[in-house]
Amino acid sequence: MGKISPRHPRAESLRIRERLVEGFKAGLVVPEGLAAHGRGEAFDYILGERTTKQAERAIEAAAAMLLLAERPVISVNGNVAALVPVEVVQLAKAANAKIEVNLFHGSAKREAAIARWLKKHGTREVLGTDRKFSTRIKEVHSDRRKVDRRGIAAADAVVVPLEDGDRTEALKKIGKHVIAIDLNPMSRTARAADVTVVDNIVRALPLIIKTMKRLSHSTQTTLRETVRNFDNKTNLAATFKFMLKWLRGLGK
Ligand code: PTJ
Repeated sequence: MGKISPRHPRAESLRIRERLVEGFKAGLVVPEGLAAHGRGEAFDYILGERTTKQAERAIEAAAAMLLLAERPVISVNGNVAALVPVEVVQLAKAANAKIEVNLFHGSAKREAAIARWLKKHGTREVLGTDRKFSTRIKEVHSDRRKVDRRGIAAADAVVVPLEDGDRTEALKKIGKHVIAIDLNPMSRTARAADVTVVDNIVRALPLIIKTMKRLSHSTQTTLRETVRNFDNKTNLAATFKFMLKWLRGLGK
């Protein structure tokens, strides 16, 4: 595609889409990832392509949860690697978290390509590619069941952006705290997670990093209170209400 004019009314959305296409050409993203992105775009449109008050609340809880975590892990798939490689590395640094490649459409070649891509963006270690450390979460019924012993298997908190369903429920069953980033507030992942940030990952990650910096001097008690005061179901319901109100407004 030619250069996107900054004056195009949908320039930002087109630029984000282009990152996905480039990721697809580079072997990071599967064709299904392009369809998943389209679904995300539709939800983002309904949100007015902005970070809502509800998302800000979830971001605060997510930042506090990451600061409290002892063994946090950021799970990365093809779409996440293509869209926000720099921010994934920055978040891992801020949270002292490990980065693990974990794919729905499993492929050793793509795992290696994603790991290389993330290393190119500044991280030294990417888990999930070395069979020696590979184990299985039997409760997960997709290629995502394969996890790293040093990463998701041992984690107390896992960030799962752009997920597809059963894994969040399984991670909850085995006692992990789960932070989801998903534009669809109705998805199984969104409903099963402890904290769901309903926002585009390109906006959400920088805000989580910024919020972590702001909260970094808070006491453990304050952080725990922030997490305890956050109710995911209530927040999702409020997000849904916001979407309906916004849609009604558009229809007038
Ligand atoms: O790289 P792989 O093999 O792990 O596959 C990745 C995809 C995304 C193809 C796989 O996880 C998948 O099929 O996911 P789903 O079931 O389509 O779910 C993706 C969710 O992410 C949907 O609810 C989308 O609305 C949401 N989504 C898409 N783009 C964004 C997003 N959420 C936040 N930010 C986005 N940019």
